[in-house]
Amino acid sequence: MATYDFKKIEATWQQRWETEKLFSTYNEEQPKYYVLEMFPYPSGKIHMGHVRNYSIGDVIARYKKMKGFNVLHPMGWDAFGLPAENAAIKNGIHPGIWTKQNINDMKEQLSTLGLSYDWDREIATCNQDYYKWTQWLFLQFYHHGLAYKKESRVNWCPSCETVLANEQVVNGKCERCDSSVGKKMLNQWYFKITEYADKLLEDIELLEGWPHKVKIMQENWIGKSTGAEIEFKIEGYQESLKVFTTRPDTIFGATYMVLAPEHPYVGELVKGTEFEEAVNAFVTKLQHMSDIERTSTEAEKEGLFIGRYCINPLSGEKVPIYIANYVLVDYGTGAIMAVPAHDQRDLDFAKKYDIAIVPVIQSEEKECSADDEAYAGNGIMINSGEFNGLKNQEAFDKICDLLEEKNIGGRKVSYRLRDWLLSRQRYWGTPIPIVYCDTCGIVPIKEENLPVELPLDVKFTGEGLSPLTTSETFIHTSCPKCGKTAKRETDTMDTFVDSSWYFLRYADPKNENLPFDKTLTNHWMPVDQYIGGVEHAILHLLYSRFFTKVIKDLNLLDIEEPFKNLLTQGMVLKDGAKMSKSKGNTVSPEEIIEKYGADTARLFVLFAAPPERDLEWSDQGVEGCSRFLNRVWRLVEEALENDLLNNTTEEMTKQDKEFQYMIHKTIKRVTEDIEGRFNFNTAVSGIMELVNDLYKYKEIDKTNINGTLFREGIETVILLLAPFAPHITEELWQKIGKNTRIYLTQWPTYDPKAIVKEEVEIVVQVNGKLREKMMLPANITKEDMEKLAVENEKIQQFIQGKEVKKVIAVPKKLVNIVIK
Ligand code: ANZ
Ligand code: ZN
Repeated sequence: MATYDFKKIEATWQQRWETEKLFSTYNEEQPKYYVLEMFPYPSGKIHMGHVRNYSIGDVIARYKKMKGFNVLHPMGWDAFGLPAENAAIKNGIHPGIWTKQNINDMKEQLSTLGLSYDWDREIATCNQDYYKWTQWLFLQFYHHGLAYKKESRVNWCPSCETVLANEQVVNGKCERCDSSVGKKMLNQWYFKITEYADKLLEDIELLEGWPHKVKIMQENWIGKSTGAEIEFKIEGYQESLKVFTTRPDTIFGATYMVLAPEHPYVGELVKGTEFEEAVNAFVTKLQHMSDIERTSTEAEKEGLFIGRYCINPLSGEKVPIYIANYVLVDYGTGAIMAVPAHDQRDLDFAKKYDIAIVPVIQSEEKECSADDEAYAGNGIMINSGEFNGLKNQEAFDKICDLLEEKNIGGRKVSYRLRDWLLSRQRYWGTPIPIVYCDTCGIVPIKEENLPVELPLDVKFTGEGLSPLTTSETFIHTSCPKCGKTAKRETDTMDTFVDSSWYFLRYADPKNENLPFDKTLTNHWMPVDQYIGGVEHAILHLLYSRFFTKVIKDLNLLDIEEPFKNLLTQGMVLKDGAKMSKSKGNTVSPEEIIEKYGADTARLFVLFAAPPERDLEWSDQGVEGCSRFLNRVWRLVEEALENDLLNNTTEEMTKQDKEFQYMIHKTIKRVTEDIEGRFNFNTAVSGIMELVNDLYKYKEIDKTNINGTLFREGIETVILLLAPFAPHITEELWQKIGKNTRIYLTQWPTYDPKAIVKEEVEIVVQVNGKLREKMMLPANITKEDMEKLAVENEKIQQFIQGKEVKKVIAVPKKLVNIVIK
């Protein structure tokens, strides 16, 4: 008996699949299915997280192919980014060479996993033929007012020496290097994602196939608040102070005002006063605090009175103005009316600085005093002049009406979502296709002059200079408008820009005239199944949704949402902690593949836990999977050696029936496990049980075995296992005499009759008249009853050419078919 030589088998099949171009995708007649795993950053080495991510995608791709779909399953590289640049500084290698090398290495490693990618569609975001179109898209955004430049206070990582988007600041620290992030005034490029805030929020509803938690995260990130904007006069100052509040009904309880320390009025309001020095010191102190630190409920509330007063527009009362750490300049209007009785942060502050606390809403249920806890609920208005006695929700409306009438404010919606800061002071990214001309100002590059290429004559000094500023050949150019000398923009784009449209390019990766052809991309989009880590639940997914919507509005595509279904896979853990280089607890995929083979590695990551859960690495688990594949191998080898697959017997014994039942039951179960929630772990254990049954069946009576049935069992195991362990199954498929590729073979279907044991007589009526009697399994589903009745030969004669209006099934009794 030949042993299971996984090394030889896997290498052979990978080679053959490649020569045969088995996984190439063309536009074909069958319904399309687009399965996509988030493309990796080419760090140079694949890790177990990758193996898990890609194995999940591969099972889905192979399964859908066997189910008769035309499957698109591409792969590429998110190839711009900081590590390449850091490597350049450290080792003196050009980022491009470093990246290219890493891509080659990783592709080599991926190829050993036997993944069904159409490599002809490979893309790398750092290639000119890709970033040209990223630039082209930037220009379309620019021409439609969706990309603009402004001076603002940005997050600045002192160690990476670049700006960071809010999303890249985690608990006040740089997502990349963990340094404390500060603030800096800089002139930067933005995408106007806020213009799409409402649409992005509303359409979350369309994302039926997304995990609930991811939808909530997106919703919170957009952070829509409904309230009012109110203008307060400032005593002795020409401008009024605008505040945003979600509770205009509490206006009579506003006992002080707060400006963000960076609010533009602050300087003028204190100029030349005794407060000036203290205010300046406070502003400086806050510069090194992140927004998150400043607004956390635990953070100590700090601030100071600035010597000025506002007039409450409804009560006419005079209220002192403070600055405080907990009010941020870039949310709402950067100023608030503070209501200590009904807002906890205000209460903490008021108590600390001894400011009046005036309750204006009385709970209808409980007696409450605002000593420790602000009352945030609903109730009856008190201390509120003409509004006293109203329910606060009514007062909310009446007060908004009054403000609108007096033209000093009104209803207003605010979002937490900020515009997307996209410029980076980095080399290894897509150059922003803009020049600066002394005469014409900001001028976009002409489309026909794209791409703006990354120059090679740059210096990687690591001294805070953006490398592009060191390239003489790059900086100097002429103005596309007036032709005079001009300077190029030296910032590059955030790599999230590159990854916000790559899934559209796969549909038409070699297009030289456009980012993609509309018809082709319409055909393949949306992605039917997207798979990736939950760490991308906000940034990447929100940006991709935004890009898709803009691209649709630019009339380049007809798709509203890019990802129909989303699967966020869990982490790979070892000894309870996430596998990571820094923890030193990694298991190298290369070693596992070397020792056990790719099929075992794949089977393990799929079998050890449902895809969305964390997976605990287990050496015994891997051993177990390896033993199982060996067992499958021996089963087929023995069957062939003993010639068990060829004798044909018509007669079905009781044991045969039992065995047949197991086969079909397993087909049903495995199919349902995959179809539903991708429960690959239970699907695999179903196949394992069937293999046990095959062994048992074989032992019963070797000489008199029902060969047809045994063959069916063997074929079923091979077919069901194929998406999980593609190499061994392809080999066994050949061994049992098939000469087609298993990837192109139809997924098995179960016979409803075979999966029930007891049968009953069912009457079939057509328009109420008895036409046929059928023996059907007692526990057959209504759908199967209906299906079998309609398909029945005799019944077909009655309904031919007529329209079937309705089919009614009564379990264990009858099926009535209504025709017209
Ligand atoms: C008065 C008030 C009374 C408030 C009350 C709340 C409760 P969300 O839901 O997050 O939108 N606020 C407004 N702008 C702010 C800023 N730039 N920095 C810090 N806080 C700010 O919260 C809106 C509420 O947060 C606003 O409503 C305002 O306080 C505060 F019983 O106004 B409220
Ligand atoms: Zn010019």
